Amino acid sequence: MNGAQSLMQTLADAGVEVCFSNPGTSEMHFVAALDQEPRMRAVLTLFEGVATGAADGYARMAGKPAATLLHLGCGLGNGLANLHNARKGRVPVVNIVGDHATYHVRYDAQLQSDIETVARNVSKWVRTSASTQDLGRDAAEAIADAMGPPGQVATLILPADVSWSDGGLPAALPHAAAPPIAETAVIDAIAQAVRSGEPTAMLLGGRALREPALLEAARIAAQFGVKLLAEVFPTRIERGAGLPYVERVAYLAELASVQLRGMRHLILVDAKSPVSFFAYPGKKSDLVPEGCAVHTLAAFEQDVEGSLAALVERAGARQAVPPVQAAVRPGRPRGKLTGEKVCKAIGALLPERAIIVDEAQTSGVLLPALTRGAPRHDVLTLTGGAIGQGLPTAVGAAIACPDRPVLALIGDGAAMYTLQALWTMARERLNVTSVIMNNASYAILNVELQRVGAQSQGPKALSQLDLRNPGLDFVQMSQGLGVPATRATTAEEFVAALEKALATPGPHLIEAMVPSAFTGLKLKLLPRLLSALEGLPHPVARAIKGKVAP
Ligand SMILES: Cc1ncc(C[n+]2csc(CCOP(=O)(O)OP(=O)(O)O)c2C)c(N)n1
Repeated sequence: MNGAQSLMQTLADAGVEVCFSNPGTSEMHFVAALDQEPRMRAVLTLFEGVATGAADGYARMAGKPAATLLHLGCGLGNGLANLHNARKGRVPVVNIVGDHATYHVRYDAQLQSDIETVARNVSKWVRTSASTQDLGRDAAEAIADAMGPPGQVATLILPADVSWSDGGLPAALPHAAAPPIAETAVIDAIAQAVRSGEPTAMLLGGRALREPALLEAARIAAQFGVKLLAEVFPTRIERGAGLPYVERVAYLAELASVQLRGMRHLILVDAKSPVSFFAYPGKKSDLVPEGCAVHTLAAFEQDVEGSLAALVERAGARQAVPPVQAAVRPGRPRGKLTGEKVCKAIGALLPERAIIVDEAQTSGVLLPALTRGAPRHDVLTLTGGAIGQGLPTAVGAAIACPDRPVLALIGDGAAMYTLQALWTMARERLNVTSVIMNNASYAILNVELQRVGAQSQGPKALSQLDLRNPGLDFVQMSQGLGVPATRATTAEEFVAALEKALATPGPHLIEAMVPSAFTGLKLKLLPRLLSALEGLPHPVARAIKGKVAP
C-alpha cells in the first residue's frame, strides 16, 4: 500500500466520504487512489474557492467533514476565503494539500511556496506529513481535530514522495472524550440570573440553533421571559413552522443595539459576545450594553444541549411548553419584481425541508420575516463575511442532503466570485435552485459609504460600487456552465420560474432583476436615521427597527 492509498482508507474508515477536488501533478497518486476506494465520492470543482465552500456546506448539513484536495500553496490560497468562512462558522474541514517531493523543495521550482504559512491563517491544525508510515496517523489526527468541538479547519500537507512511496499504514481515529457540560457553579449563577426577573437575553450560536437546543432555550424563554437571539450570521439555523422563532442579531450595529438595549444579563450559548461587524467613526465596537453582565453557559468546546438541559432542570423550567411558530405564509407577490417580492415568493412557495443558502445581501433583508412561518427549513449564512460563499455552499449542502431541495439566494456581486460552482451543480445533477439578485450594484457598499462618513462620493468612488457597463447576463453565463436559466422581471414571472425549478429535478438558475434596496433619499438619510435610534425611547426605536430590518 502506498501513502496515498493509506490516506484514502484512513479518510473513508473515519467516515469522510466526499472529496471536493481541484488537483495538480503533485496530487496524482491521491487521484489514482480514488478508484480503489468505493466509499469516497470525488467531486471536481473548477476553482478552489468552490471546493472549500462546498466542503463547508457539506459539513454544515452532514455534521461531519468532507476532504478537499488542493494543489500546493497557490491552490490553497485560492480557497482561503471560504476556509475563512468555515473557520468563523466552526465548521470541520480536512484539507489535503499536495506538495513537491521532499527532495525537490530545495530547488525552489515554479510552484514552490510556503504552504504552512498560507494554511495557518485558517487552520487550527497544520502538519506536513514527513513519512509514508506516519501519513495514516497524521490524517486520523487531522480528522479528529477538525471534528472538534469546536469544528475547525485542519490542513494536511502531503509531499508527493510521501504519497507515492510504499509502506502506508491506515490509522483509526484517536479516542475523543465527550465534550463537558457547564460546571455546576456556572449553571447555578445563570439559573439565578434567569429567575431574577431582570431583563435577560440568551444569544444562541453554532449548535444552539439546532432543534433540540432551541427547544430547551425556548423553555427558559417561556418560563422566565428571557429574550432569545441568534448570532448575526448563523452557521446553520433550523427554523419555520413548528420550531421556536428566534430573531437574529441585526447586521447594522445601530439596530443590534436596539435589540440589546436595557439588558442586565446576556447568556452566551455556543456564541461569541456580540460586536459590531466593522468599526465606524464615533461608534462603539462592543454591542453589550453598559451594566449588562455576560455569562457563558456553553463555550465552543462544551456540550451545548447538555448544558442547556442542565439549566432547564436547575431553573425549574422542565414543564414549560416551548412556544413554536405557527404555519403562516405570505401571499404570492405581484407586479414589478423587487428583492422583497423575491423573498415573499419564497415565503409563499418554500417546500418542506428546504435548505436555504442566504447570500442575498441587501435584496434578502426581509427573507427571515417572510419565511418565518414557512414549512420547517434550514438556513446557512455567510459566517465569515467573505463573499463568494453561497453557490459553493449550496453544492456541498446538496451533496450532503440529496433528498432535500436547496435554494441559494445570491447577490450578483457575490455570485461572480465563485460562479464556477454552477458547472459542478450541472455535472453532479444537484437539486439546487440558484436565485441571483441582479441589482447591478455592490449595493451594501453604497450603504457603507454613507455610514463610514466618507468625505467624497464622486463618480470615481461610486463607479467602484457599480456593476453596470457592461451589465452581467447571468442567464447566458449559467447556460454556458450547463445550468438551465431564466430571467424574471415581474413577480409573476419569478413565481412561475420558481415553481417550475422546484418541480423539476437538477439545477436551475433564476436571474431576478431587482432594484437596489437602498437608493436616493432613503440611502442618504439612513445614517442619520440609524444614529437617531440610539437616542429614541425603546418602544419607538424598536418600531423603527422593525421597518428597517426584520
Ligand atoms: C472576499 C470579499 N471581498 C470583498 C468584500 C466586500 N464586499 C462586501 S459586500 C460586497 C458587494 C456585495 O454585492 P452583491 O452581492 O451584489 O450584494 P448587494 O450589496 O448588491 O445586495 C463586497 C464587494 C467581502 N465582503 N468579501
